[in-house]
Order: sequence, then C-alpha cells, then structure tokens
Amino acid sequence: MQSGAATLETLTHCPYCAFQCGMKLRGAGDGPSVAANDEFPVNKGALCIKGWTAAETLGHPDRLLTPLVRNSAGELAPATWDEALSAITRAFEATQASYGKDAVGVFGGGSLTNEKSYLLGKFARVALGTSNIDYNGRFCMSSAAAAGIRALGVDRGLPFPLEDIPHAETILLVGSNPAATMPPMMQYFEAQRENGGNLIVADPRRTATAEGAALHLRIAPGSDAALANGLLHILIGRGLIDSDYIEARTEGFERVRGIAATYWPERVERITGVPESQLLQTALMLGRSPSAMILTGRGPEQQSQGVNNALSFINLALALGLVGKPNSGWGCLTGQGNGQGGREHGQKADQLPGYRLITDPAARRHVAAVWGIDEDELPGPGKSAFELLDSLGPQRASGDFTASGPGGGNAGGIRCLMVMGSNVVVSAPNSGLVERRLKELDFLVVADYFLSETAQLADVVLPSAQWAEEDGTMTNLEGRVILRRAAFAPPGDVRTDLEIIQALAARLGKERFFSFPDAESVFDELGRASAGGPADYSGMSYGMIAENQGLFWPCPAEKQEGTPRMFTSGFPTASGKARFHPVRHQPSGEEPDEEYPLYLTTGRVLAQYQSGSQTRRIGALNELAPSAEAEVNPATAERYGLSDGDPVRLETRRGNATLTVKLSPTIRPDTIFAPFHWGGQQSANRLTNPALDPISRMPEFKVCAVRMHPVPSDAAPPKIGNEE
Ligand SMILES: Nc1nc2c(c(=O)[nH]1)N[C@H]1C(S)=C(S)[C@@H](COP(=O)(O)OP(=O)(O)OC[C@H]3O[C@@H](n4cnc5c(=O)[nH]c(N)nc54)[C@H](O)[C@@H]3O)O[C@H]1N2
Ligand SMILES: Nc1nc2c(c(=O)[nH]1)N[C@H]1C(S)=C(S)[C@@H](COP(=O)(O)OP(=O)(O)OC[C@H]3O[C@@H](n4cnc5c(=O)[nH]c(N)nc54)[C@H](O)[C@@H]3O)O[C@H]1N2
Ligand code: SF4
Ligand SMILES: [Mo]
Repeated sequence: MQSGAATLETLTHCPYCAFQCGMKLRGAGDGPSVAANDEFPVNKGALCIKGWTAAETLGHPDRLLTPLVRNSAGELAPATWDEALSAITRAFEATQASYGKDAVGVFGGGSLTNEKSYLLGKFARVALGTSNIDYNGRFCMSSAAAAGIRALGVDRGLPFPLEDIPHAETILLVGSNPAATMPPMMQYFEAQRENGGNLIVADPRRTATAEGAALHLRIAPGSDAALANGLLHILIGRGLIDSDYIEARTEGFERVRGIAATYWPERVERITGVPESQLLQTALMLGRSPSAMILTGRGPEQQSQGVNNALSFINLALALGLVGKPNSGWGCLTGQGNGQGGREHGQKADQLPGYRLITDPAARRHVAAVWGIDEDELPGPGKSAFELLDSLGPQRASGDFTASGPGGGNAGGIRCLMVMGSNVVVSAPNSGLVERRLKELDFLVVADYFLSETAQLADVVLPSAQWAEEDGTMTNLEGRVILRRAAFAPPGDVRTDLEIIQALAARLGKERFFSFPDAESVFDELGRASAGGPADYSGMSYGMIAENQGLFWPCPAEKQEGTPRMFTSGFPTASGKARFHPVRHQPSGEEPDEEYPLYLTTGRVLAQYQSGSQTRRIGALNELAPSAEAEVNPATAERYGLSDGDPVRLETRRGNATLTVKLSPTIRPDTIFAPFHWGGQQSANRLTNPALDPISRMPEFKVCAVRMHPVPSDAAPPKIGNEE
C-alpha cells in the first residue's frame, strides 16, 4: 500500500489538528525532517511546534513494531500477526455466538483518514454485524454538528473557506483559542485586523488569542446561551437585525424573538459576568458591520447544553442575515486532523457514509447496494461514545448504568472492544470509571503506534503505520478534502490500519467485501457510497484532489470543482430555509456549591496534543509542557495559600488529580483551567463530569464543580512528561 522506497521529498500534511498544514517530508524513514509547504494555500508556509517536530514520531524508540498478545503470565509479549489475528477472531466469534452480534463494539477516531473511517464503519456493519460503533468525535464536534444540521440542514464546520476571514469586518470567536490550538490560523485574524476588522473573543481566560483581540468577554463557564440571547436582545432593541433576510431565508424567528426579550443586559451580566457595556459594544460591532462571522470552538460546545449553545449563536448569525452572505456566517472550528471527514463516512453510531442517517430507508438501500449486501443485514443505530464505554463489561447486561443516568444505558453489555485511533483512558470524561469498565471487558484490542494508556490494558495490541507511511485523504476544518501521500514504508512488522481491518474481515469470512489493493480504491468506493448524500465525494479522485490543492465537498460527479461556499442561494432543509431554534440558558450539569465551590474547565496547551500519546514522547514538546498545570487566578491562589509552582490537589465528585499551580492573572477568580493531555494522577478527566447533552451526547468537559487543596511538597508527583 506504500511506495516502498524512500523518496527525496514528499508533499504531505501534518498528523495532528484539523488545520492539516501542508508540509514536505525529506530524508529516510528513520531520520526524516519536516519543512513547511509554502505553496499550500491553507497554512501558507506556517507550521506550529507540533508540526515542526512531527517527524520524530516516525522513528521513535517507543514505537510498536510487532503485534503484542497478553500471555499466560498476564504480560503483553511480542507475537506474530497470525497469532494476534487468530486470538482476536476467536474472541469475537465466541462472544458473538454466545451473546449476540452487538456484544462486540468498535471505537474509532477523528485522526483516522476518510478511507479508514469508512472501512471501519463498513467493518462493524458488514464483517461484525454490530450496531455498536462510535468514535471520539462524539467528545469533540458532535454538538456543533447536531446544531448545524438542525438549523442549516447540513454540518460542514466552516461553510466558507478560511480565506474569507480577513475580509470579515467583525468576528465573534466563542470558546476557542487558536493561538494555542491552531497557531497558523492567527495569520488570518492578523490580516483581518490589518484590513481594519475587529476580533471579539469570549473565554473565561484571557488567552493568547484574546490578548490580541479588540475585546475580551470574560464569560462564566456554562453561560454561553445567555450571552448569545443577550446580544440578540440588544440587536432587536436597536433595530439592527436583518428583517428582509429573516423573512426570505429563515423560519421560526418569532419564538426566538420572544425568548430574547427576556435576556435584558442586566440579567445577562448577572449570568455571564460580562459587563453590560461590553455586551452593548459587542452587539453594536456585530450589528453595524456589513460583514461579520460568529465562530465557535469547544468552549460552548463541550457542555451538556452544547447543542443549545451552538444553536443560540446560529440564531444570532441568522438574525443578522449573515449565513450565506460574502465573508460572513456561522462556523465551528473542527479540531482533529480528520474531525470533519471522520464524522461523515460511517464510524458514528447513527450514520452511514456520505453523512447519511442509518435510520433513513433510502440511505440504507443505497449503501447496502454499494456494499453488495441485503438492506436487512445492516444493523440499526448503536450506542454513542460515552454510553458505549459505560456499557462495557458482562454485568452491564443487567442494566447497571451508574454514570449516564436514566435513559443513558442500553440492555446488553459489550464484552469485546476494538479501539483504533483513540486513547480513552486519558481523554474520556470520568476516566476512572471508563478505565474500570475497560478492565471488565472479556477482550480488548487496540491498534496504535504506541503503547498508549488504553493499549496498556489490551489483550492484543496491533502496531499501525503512521501518517507518513500510508496514503489517504483527510477533510480539513473548511471541508477541503486533501491528500496525504506515503513517503516511507512502515518499519518492522507494522501494517496499515486498512490492511489490519481487511485481514480481520477476511478471518471473519467476509473477505469478498474487503479486498482493496490500495487506499485509493477504498476512496473510490467511499465516493460511490457517499453519492447523493449531504457529504458527497463522488466527483473527487486522488488525482483531482492533488491537482487542486484539495476539493471542498459537496463534490458530486456533476460539480467536480466542489463547493467552497455553502448556503449562497438556499439551505438543504425541507423548505430551503434556515431554522431558528428557541434556546434558553440552563444551568450546567453541576454548578459550584459549598462543597465544591469553584468551576473547573478543561482544554489544551500549545505543545501537547490530545491524550498526549504522541506529543508526550517528543523532547522539544515536553520541554515546553512537561506536566499538567492548573491555571489559578492569583487572588484565588492566595485564599488557598497557594503559590506559583505549588502542587495542588483538585477534587470533584468523580475523583481527584494532582497538578501544579500556574498563576494566571486573567482567568476568572471562580474558575480553574486544567489541560487534559496527561494520564495517571495528572489526569484532568478523573475530574470531569460525563453529563451528556440530550441530543449530541457530548460530555460536559468544559464545566464542573471542583475544590482544591495545597499538597505538602514531599507528596508532590515528580515532574516527568510521560507518566504511566
Ligand atoms: N495544541 C493543541 N492543539 C489542538 C489540540 C490539542 O490537543 N493541542 N486538539 C485539537 C482538537 S481535537 C480540538 S477539538 C481543538 C480545540 O480547540 P479549542 O476549542 O481552541 O480548544 P480548548 O482548549 O478545548 O477550548 C477553547 C477555549 O474554551 C474556553 N472555555 C472553557 N469553558 C468555556 C465556556 O464555558 N464557554 C466559553 N465560551 N469558553 C470556554 C477555554 O478557556 C479555552 O480557551 O484543538 C485542536 N488543536
Ligand atoms: N477534559 C477534556 N477531555 C477531552 C477534551 C477536553 O477539551 N477536555 N477534548 C476532547 C476532544 S475534542 C477530543 S478530539 C478527544 C481526543 O482524545 P483521543 O481520542 O484520546 O485522541 P488522541 O490522543 O488523538 O488519541 C489517538 C490515539 O490513537 C493513536 N492514533 C492516532 N492516529 C492514528 C491512526 O491513524 N491509527 C491508529 N491505529 N492509531 C492512531 C494515537 O497514537 C493515540 O494513542 O479528547 C476529548 N477529551
Ligand atoms: S496547526 Fe495543526 S496541522 Fe498545523 S502544524 Fe500545528 S498541529 Fe499541525
Ligand atoms: Mo477534538
């Protein structure tokens, strides 16, 4: 599947975030170097420190080079592919024979290429016949995605290209910190400022992004819908909404107007902590600009009100007549490398390729025909990510669903799980519970590059090829499908995920549905399966993607140039109009109280990526961010007798963790911020609340109640990067 020989220079893309910076890889597989691809129009020659150091993962000494199988002494030991695949097949077949198809589950990820996401979804439905497949994007984009579909008829994170940003007069950026999470994006905001535009950032912290903004709204965690409704209140009062647009292109405004009337500025200041004067200033900037954008990140979205929060900002964009207008609109900033494509092609519990619903009879007919199976053989929708993890283990069959509460669980525990592209022991909410659930499994398989915290619990670990060792497409945050080309052959006994999925399918007797000679042929079938769906890739080919520096979906056969800008003339809803949704501010799943008096919010730092399984192994990144630091306002720190650099114990109703205090003069005094990139005792997710959004099933990573205590210095954890 790879071009075997090392090439001198290969054009590819960064393995990490959804910006998918274009880069050049030079040298051989064991010592390659990275350079920016100046010609690629998205990053325009810029990379962040994670991109610059990305090649270090390839020849890293920690890399898994052979399969590992747990032996009779309970240790993971090197094994052949035959032994590993046989052990998996035996476990899956025995479990399904005794407990039904759904007793085997699959957990994917937004870092997998489109081809892998597609094939993993097909593997679950066709080779295993299980309904239980979901992926980590549920923890990432699901709230914004659900909101986009409900209001606009389709979910493409940015429905316009990044190149529109410099031309927007005002941008409201809510709960996103691209200066740390997508640094090359800052050049677009800088260009916007140079063009005379204004950036407004709503974040409980004055982040590096907020630092350079015209205005920073220091919002209380969990109060985003109140902010949006409050801004709408002012805009309506001042006659700054676009009535012609509302009349011609939307439906349902009247109920939203009624709700907005109850969000007068004084009330909104009380809920959000944002002063009335700043609310007015923000509303006027948005309302008086001929072009404006509202962009959301994980701040408002990773809440048990995440869908409502995203909808409230879409309401605002619609009322201002922004959606579908030049250099304007609402968008969400997708996070993972293939967070966009990963949510389109069927690794989601309720979904078939092309962003179709698995419950839609026409979609089932179409996809079953492409796959060459009977429509009735296709399973129905399965459990969402956290619910899937919460249902692991034999005793779950009796309905013991402690964490997800009423309606959260499903009958029938999952006894075998295959994980590809996620490290849930570090990244899932209430990770202590998730770890216990994983240990209750009869059989766990993990495919990864490294022995992640999750792989350490596995019965079989499969070594996967990395980004630079395989071909595949990724869909960036703009909906632009790009091509990564293999630069090197995988080392040792390593196989690509596509080879792994196909080898397993063959052992399960389904070879005839899984015989693709290369990634490109998987892409071609994906194109056919997606044809006619919202995310239509059927007009794309590897050749055209490379030639055009990426193609924007929808890209049906009749419109091979793709669609950089959506909604210019209508919305893909039944009426062709966008829909307003009445949204009220509601308290978070857990608010601070006497016992747990502070807010805890979680997120990212520049030098670490996600669960840290890749970046905690890279020297330069560990030097920049060696351990988990809790950001605390100096006034709060003083009250607790804490100084900069002190160890601090954070406790919530789920668990406790020990971090290091980092004084942050600009964070709200009632809020602690913790990054989630570390495992073990530094793990922020031992603390987080898995209260789920009722629609998207997104956990509340961004808000819970916490208390803190100083830790005697001799009890402090050692400052090491890769805690196990
Ligand atoms: N360095 C680095 N970059 C990354 C990643 C990484 O792990 N590391 N991950 C990638 C992925 S998958 C994603 S999803 C993106 C995420 O990218 P972002 O959304 O930019 O990242 P976060 O740090 O999760 O959250 C953004 C901000 O939300 C704020 N916030 C917290 N609570 C609230 C709230 O209640 N309301 C509001 N309005 N704001 C709040 C936080 O203070 C934080 O600054 O980053 C991508 N890029
Ligand atoms: N508290 C808190 N928790 C969070 C968040 C938060 O803001 N706060 N954010 C959430 C968000 S937005 C996200 S996206 C999740 C991400 O969390 P995870 O799902 O854990 O993401 P990664 O750390 O990227 O995990 C990917 C794992 O798969 C491996 N891997 C990467 N690419 C591939 C591949 O192509 N094939 C295979 N086989 N393996 C691969 C990596 O080595 C790594 O071990 O975390 C969520 N968790
Ligand atoms: S911004 Fe994202 S894609 Fe670009 S180099 Fe950094 S991590 Fe990689
Ligand atoms: Mo994410």
